[in-house]
Amino acid sequence: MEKTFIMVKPDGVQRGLIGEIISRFERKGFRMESGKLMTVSTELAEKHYAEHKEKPFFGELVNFITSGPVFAMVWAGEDVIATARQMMGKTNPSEAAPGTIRGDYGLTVGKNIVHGSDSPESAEREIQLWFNEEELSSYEKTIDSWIY
Ligand code: 3AN
Repeated sequence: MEKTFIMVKPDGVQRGLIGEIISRFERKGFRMESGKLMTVSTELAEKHYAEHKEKPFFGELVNFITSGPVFAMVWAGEDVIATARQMMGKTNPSEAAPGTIRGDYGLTVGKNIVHGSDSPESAEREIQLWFNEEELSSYEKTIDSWIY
């Protein structure tokens, strides 16, 4: 089953949106395989955002993600990478459709509540970066046979 890395960013944690975000993925039918509240080190933040190293907003990104706790998760399910991105909405909340997480709760591109891997390669890289093998639980839910 496909897996993706989803993170509620510091603004989402501060605004009390962890439960709302988990709930949306859970009700969709996806399965949470790991989840933890954690404070991000500068080292981890810089590795996570390595592809944006040359961008003018890189420093801002790293400062923001290390500014308060995040809730990091692994979710599994059919096409979870692309579907989770759809459910999150466009990067800039002003372009994100109503009904998406960013469309419903976000206003600015800097503080856009949630992160989700954008490809199978990023998902694999990010899951390895954020979690140890022992932190991941692979299991079947009884409703899976009604979803698939
Ligand atoms: P996404 O998170 O939708 O995959 P990316 O990977 O293009 O978007 O950007 C990573 C993060 O960088 C975004 N979540 C957003 O918080 C931030 N970001 C993107 N573009 C800008 C920008 N122009 N100014 C400030 N922050 C930005």
